[in-house]
Amino acid sequence: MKRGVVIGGIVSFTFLCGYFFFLAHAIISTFLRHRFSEQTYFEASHRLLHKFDSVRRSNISVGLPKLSTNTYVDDNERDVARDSLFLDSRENATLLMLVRNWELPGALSSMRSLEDRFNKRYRYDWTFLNDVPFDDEFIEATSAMASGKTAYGLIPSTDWDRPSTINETEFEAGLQLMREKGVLYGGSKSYRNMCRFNSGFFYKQQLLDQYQYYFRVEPDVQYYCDFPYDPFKVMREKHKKYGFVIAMYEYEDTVTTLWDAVEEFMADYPEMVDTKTNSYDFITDDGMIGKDMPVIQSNSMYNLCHFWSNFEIGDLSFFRSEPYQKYFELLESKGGFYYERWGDAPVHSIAVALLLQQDEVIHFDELGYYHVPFGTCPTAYNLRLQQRCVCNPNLDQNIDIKPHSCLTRWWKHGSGKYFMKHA
Ligand SMILES: Nc1nc2c(ncn2[C@@H]2O[C@H](COP(=O)(O)OP(=O)(O)OP(=O)(O)O)[C@@H](O)[C@H]2O)c(=O)[nH]1
Ligand SMILES: *[C@@H]1O[C@H](CO)[C@@H](O)[C@H](O)[C@H]1NC(C)=O
Ligand SMILES: *[C@@H]1O[C@H](CO)[C@@H](O)[C@H](O)[C@H]1NC(C)=O
Ligand SMILES: *[C@@H]1O[C@H](CO)[C@@H](O)[C@H](O)[C@H]1NC(C)=O
Ligand SMILES: [Mg+2]
Repeated sequence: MKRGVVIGGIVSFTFLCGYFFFLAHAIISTFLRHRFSEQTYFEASHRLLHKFDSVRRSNISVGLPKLSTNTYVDDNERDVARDSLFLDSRENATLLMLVRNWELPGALSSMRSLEDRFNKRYRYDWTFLNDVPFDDEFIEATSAMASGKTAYGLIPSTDWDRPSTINETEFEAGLQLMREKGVLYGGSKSYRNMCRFNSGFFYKQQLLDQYQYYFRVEPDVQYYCDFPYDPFKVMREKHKKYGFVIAMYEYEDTVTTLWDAVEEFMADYPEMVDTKTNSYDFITDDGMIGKDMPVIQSNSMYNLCHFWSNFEIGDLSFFRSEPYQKYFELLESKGGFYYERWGDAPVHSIAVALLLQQDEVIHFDELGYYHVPFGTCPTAYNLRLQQRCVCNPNLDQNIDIKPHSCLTRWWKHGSGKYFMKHA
């Protein structure tokens, strides 16, 4: 009997202990779970509440984003400064498009984008160039699309057509070779005229004499974001002579002997090339950047990096200067624009890297841009809000820090991210 009571006591004691343990565990874990989720919600709410603080603090002229009404922020006023005009503080500059008549839809699309994102508040002139006369439809439609004045220039044959110094036999052989290799535009004659024109003749066109700066625009491009500033003004105030948004590697087959010509230029005119202040390393270094080697192993000292010239803002006085003239004359004498397919992008870029100081070149980090097949989109969320961007920096087409981009190489060897120079 006594034994039974003792055993019963032990059993119920154990049971009770178990029960209390269960109860305590339930209470404590519920409490903790509660605390944890409370904290998560608190943090989320805090984050939301202060999401736009940095936007407000910066107070740059672009102003506040237009906020949706179900945020914690109650003043969702539209920023009026965003649409104000700056007609009185314009620079000596023009928007410039080399284009064919049949590219009218693409030209209008690019114009619409740039007008919306930038030019409607400034009304810079547009200058159109063509190797044949523009037709009435083109002139009418582009004049209607422009907020500023428009001008239409016919390129003289001497600035466009293949010079008689080019050996016909060798020219045809080169075309055939590139066609067989499948090089992009390798078999095109007009593409070569275009590249040579953009390398050595665009800045000599009479219509451009009256300007100091140009902004190159191509058909079918898109500007993803409102411009947070007048890039021409930035160029003048910061003493910049060349501006870009995308840099990448060139197809080596198009510039097989370009670097030989460049070396000859450097040997002939050593006083024009100051390797202490220029960006020589940007176009020659082929070491690792981060975890990436150059995507193309070049056979020359030239690492094939170039600024993508379909977007380009430049100071015409640089191209008109004696060093650039000498440089172009030497390249022209080699015939590489025709025997190979030297592009205006590597030609401009090498000149910029050799003849300008690093600080005279600017990477327009804030300007979203797309030309098939690549784009660039500001990484900062804050900027994308303020500038009403329509782009996603995480997409594959966003080339900024992809292995086939040269931007990180520019950060290291050009101007901009000085912290990388000591890495
Ligand atoms: N007037 C004229 N403009 C040309 C000619 N060829 C090219 N262009 C223009 O020169 C610029 C560059 O030519 P694109 O065909 O865009 O060459 P790309 O940018 O290398 O290549 P994609 O845009 O990918 O085709 C564009 O603004 C063209 O409109 C031409 O024969 N005549
Ligand atoms: C901030 O922006 C407002 C409205 O655009 C402007 O009136 C004000 O002067 C700005 N303040 C500063 C410190 O820039
Ligand atoms: C053109 O080049 C070919 C092959 O190199 C050569 O035989 C020919 O004489 C050249 N023609 C002229 C006009 O120089
Ligand atoms: C703009 O620059 C060009 C070229 O340097 C010059 O000839 C012209 O006078 C300038 N125009 C103005 C309004 O300053
Ligand atoms: Mg193009």
